[in-house]
Amino acid sequence: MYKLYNVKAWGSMGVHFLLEEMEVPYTNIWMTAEQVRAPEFRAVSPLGYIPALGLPDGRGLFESAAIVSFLVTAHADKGLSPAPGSAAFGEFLSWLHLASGLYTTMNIKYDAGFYGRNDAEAAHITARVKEKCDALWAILAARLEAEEPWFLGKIYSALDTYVFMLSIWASPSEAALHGKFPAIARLAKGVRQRPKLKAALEAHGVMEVKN
Ligand SMILES: N[C@@H](CCC(=O)N[C@@H](CS)C(=O)NCC(=O)O)C(=O)O
Repeated sequence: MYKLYNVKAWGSMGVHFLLEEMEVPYTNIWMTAEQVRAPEFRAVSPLGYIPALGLPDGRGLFESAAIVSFLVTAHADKGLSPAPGSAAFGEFLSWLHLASGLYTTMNIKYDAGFYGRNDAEAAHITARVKEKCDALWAILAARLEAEEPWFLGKIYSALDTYVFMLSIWASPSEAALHGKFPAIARLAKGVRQRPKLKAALEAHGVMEVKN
């Protein structure tokens, strides 16, 4: 069985939602920030990041886009992506990686003090990160608006829950992102209405739009 290393409202949400949609058996391991930051966890996730997924043979997977790609191909029969190897699957991977790039960009703001040599530089980095994130959101929103209701048109996929997860963390708030990009608001509403996701959404405390 899979083991999901999970922290409430952290990056494990996307994998958690996917496992729930797929109805694949897994053991959920709720972790605290201290447990994630403990040296022992590096044996599972070398950077000490969530999400991580333990495989039945003892291997550990890390990096959210890699885990999502693995799960949708290992369980292709669940239909949470286009058929692996198809042109549409290539498109799915491209958008997933673009979204994963947004995740990485969003993370820079938490490290602005590391990248900047002083407070002024850190403030500058934070502002540029916000600008870059806004540009990436505009690209994602334009794609969604052209394809609605989902990123791949009529095909609901792991991409939708992944982007939904990112939208919850938007700066200055999820609600502000929705105000700017109504297509993202409609996506979030659609995801929140998925019956199989109700328990996981509640467990992460993300059923309501954050102001
Ligand atoms: N590139 C990684 C980023 C994962 C990431 O940033 N995870 C954050 C939580 S959202 C984390 O585990 N941070 C560790 C910490 O705060 O100690 C991925 O896509 O999985």
